[in-house]
Amino acid sequence: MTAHTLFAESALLPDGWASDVLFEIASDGSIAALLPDAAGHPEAAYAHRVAGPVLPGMPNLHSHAFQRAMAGLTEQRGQAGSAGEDSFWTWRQVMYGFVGQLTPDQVQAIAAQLYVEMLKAGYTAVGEFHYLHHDPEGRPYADFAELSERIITAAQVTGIGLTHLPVLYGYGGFGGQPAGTGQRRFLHDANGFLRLINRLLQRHDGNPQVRIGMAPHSLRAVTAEMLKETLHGLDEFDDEAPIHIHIAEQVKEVEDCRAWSHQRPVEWLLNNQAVNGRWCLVHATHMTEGETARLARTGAVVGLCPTTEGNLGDGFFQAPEFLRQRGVFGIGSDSHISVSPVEELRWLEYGQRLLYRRRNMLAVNGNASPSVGAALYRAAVAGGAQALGRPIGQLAPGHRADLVVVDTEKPALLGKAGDVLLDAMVFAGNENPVRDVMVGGKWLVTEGHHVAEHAVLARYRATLAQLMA
Ligand code: NGQ
Ligand code: ZN
Repeated sequence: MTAHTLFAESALLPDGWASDVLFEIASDGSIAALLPDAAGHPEAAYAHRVAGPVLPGMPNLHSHAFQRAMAGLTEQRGQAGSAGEDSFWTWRQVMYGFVGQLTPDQVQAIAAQLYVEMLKAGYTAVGEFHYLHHDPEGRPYADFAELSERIITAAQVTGIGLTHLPVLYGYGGFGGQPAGTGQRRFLHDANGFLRLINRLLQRHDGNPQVRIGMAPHSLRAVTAEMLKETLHGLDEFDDEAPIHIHIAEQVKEVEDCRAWSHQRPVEWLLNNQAVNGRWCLVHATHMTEGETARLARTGAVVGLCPTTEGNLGDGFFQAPEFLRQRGVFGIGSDSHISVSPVEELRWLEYGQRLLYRRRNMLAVNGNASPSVGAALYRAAVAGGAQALGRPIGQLAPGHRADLVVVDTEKPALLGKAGDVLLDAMVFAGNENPVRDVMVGGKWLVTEGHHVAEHAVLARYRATLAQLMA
């Protein structure tokens, strides 16, 4: 059944830009039909005419929602009492202090504000890599899925599509080292973790806006046995559920992994797990050429988070090599130091330009277009959709009606169309280029405003007042 029809003078379809596109949106929130060159179609006269070019919404494949409220609070030298140099690890100490006291209401308020900001920036779906499970003393809440439910509620209140990835966290370092007090809110054993997954599947399976997957936090936080047992358990529930893991983000992590196993993290994972297109390896910053080629061949997605990776001093992902091997990638805003697909894509390209002292580096992945902005946007949409395991990422029948209308009245975009418009967005779109956003057939953002932004912001403001007191 058709719920409504849209008409767009220009839209980015799987095969490229099309003109005069008529969209029929079904009442379940998916695209029922799509017809290019439809200016003369009888329905076109009645359809809602969108105000600019239409893009598939960008999936944000990696988020730790609570960290949004700490953006800007970790940029001071010596903050973690570090006499030496500030690093990823001292940042993590500050982060643990922040996360230690958050209440369920605060977690929900922060996530909802973040998701409103994501939607306004053109992210239409998010992969929430969720590791805050228990109360400040590390005890399960009365409903042991409480904090997962708060995330799911925040997604529902704001309308963003959600792939909820409860995190498996058992240990404090490679080889089953005990976790520290700063990690006690995160911990499960294999049984407790599978109970959580089962509960969430019972409550949310069948909701087209929500998918449940799982996320072993990192090879630091699980043992080989625990990983095996939980992945086996997950397969019994859903053998296509997405699996995300942090990997090889920091040099110290690579060194510790080698000390433990004589293998590098990506190497260890590829040798010990059947990594395939269900998997998303987040960061994968430090790989040898051999690991890069092997990983590309698995069809797994690499989850790149360039603004966070820059902020935390991770290093450069070997993007040209990985793309030459036809590796799949998507983008995430991770710590949410920035919430902007444009900025993630731009940093991805600029990192490589600075590293190699060349220009126009990443338009290489078999994409017909030489346009870097268009190649990056399209690749990140496809890889993000794969990683989130939902029918998104394509303006095509059977996919969710998740789309973004670009504001071509923004000065930086005036006179630009097609792939050049994407180049202008990615490299010059500092002023948010997104005008309207639809998710699952519902307009959530119109003329830059989200339908629930005032109520959501009021709760966030109150939360920040509590946290900063
Ligand atoms: C996280 N974030 O889980 O929030 C991690 C830091 C860790 C990033 N890796 C903690 N960007 O990896 O142990
Ligand atoms: Zn992360």
